[in-house]
Amino acid sequence: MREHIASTLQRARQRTIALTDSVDEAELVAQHSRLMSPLVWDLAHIGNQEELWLVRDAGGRDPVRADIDYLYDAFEHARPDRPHLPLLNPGEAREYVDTVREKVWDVLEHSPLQGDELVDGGFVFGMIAQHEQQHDETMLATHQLRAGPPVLSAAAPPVADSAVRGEVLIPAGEFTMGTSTDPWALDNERPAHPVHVPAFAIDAAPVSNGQYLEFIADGGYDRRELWSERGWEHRHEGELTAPGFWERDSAGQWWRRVFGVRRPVRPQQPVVHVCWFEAQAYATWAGKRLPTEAEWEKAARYDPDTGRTRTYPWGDTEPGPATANLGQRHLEPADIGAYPAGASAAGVHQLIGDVWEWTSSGFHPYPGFRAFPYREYSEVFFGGDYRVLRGGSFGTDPVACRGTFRNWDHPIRRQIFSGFRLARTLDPREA
Ligand code: AVJ
Ligand code: FE
Repeated sequence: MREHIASTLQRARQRTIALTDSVDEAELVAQHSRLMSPLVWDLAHIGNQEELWLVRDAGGRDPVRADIDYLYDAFEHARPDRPHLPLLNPGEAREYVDTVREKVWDVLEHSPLQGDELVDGGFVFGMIAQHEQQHDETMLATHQLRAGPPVLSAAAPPVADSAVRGEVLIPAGEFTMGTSTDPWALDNERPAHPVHVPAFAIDAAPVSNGQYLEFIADGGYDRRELWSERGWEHRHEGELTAPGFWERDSAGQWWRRVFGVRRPVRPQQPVVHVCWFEAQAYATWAGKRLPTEAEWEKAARYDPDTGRTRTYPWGDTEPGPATANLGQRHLEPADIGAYPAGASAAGVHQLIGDVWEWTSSGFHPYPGFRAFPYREYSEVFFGGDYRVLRGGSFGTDPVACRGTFRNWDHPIRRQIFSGFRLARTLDPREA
């Protein structure tokens, strides 16, 4: 357990270092987009959360830098204001996170890892590793927004041996949603509870660039009837005409910018950088709809043969290179059909990894929810103007991704690695 915690924390830190050492000091303190913090804010915020939870709370040690807590409290300062704060400079921020981490090794060595809810099963250490990885994914999104020549590289994702198309029928019935037993599951994933889901069909794969190009070519962005009122308003205000980072040349060829590299849009890849309103308009155009969160989770976790609910679509084993495109191993989604070993019991592909998938659901607590260990992780966001995303992206580390993991964002956001898949209500004769 202690070894596992240590290596998980170390993996997060290696990634944080790679994301912050790859740009110069000027770029670390710059704001690459009003939607994002300067990278140097994320860096010190990672250290500050680690200090609050592991050094002070779990470890009962004296503060390292109580004087800077206010700077790195995400609720104190909105993102556009963060570059103007008296932040630690890059050198100070690096030294700070190192000092905190040194103390954490000592706390970990002496923690009983049981007998207290915060440390049982290593929970708070796992929570902090997930927190760092979540900010690493946010920093990866900042890298995607930055201008200038590329600084990140990774192997190309695997290609598919065979096509995956069509939809999978999931019969009506109850399944267990959420978890009460996964030791590192966060508060909003708890508790496990039965949910009856009416029969539905869900696409075996996420929507591809090729399919999305048909929507564009068919006037999808100009047909009022395909969009909700708010969606249409945002489509105009945001001047949306294609997914984020796409452009069309004078010959009509579509290109997309991927971490500073201009590449042709690859039809067999899942579409990424679309907002919820775009996903909804596409679904209307296709005569379908987005899945609810419960439908998504049932398609991912329910095994009709045993009636059991799995941790991951493929079973209970940790994600690996053959099952899911996670962990920034690649810098883009893999082709549709590239992970046959990661399919769910029902035969649904690429639910975990590649792209976060928008669902139709708002962010609400499960019955029996209890905020733990702090209200600001989930509770303060319940009932707000958010939509839930599921499944993780190529930029999500496995520690922060499982069949129960819930992400959420505003329906206009698309700087995240967001795509979607479609579902459909069955008519009574089909069901
Ligand atoms: C769960 C991804 C929406 O990044 O805003 C990071 C995670 N919470 N620090 C976010 C989080 C506190 C959160 N999301
Ligand atoms: Fe945070």
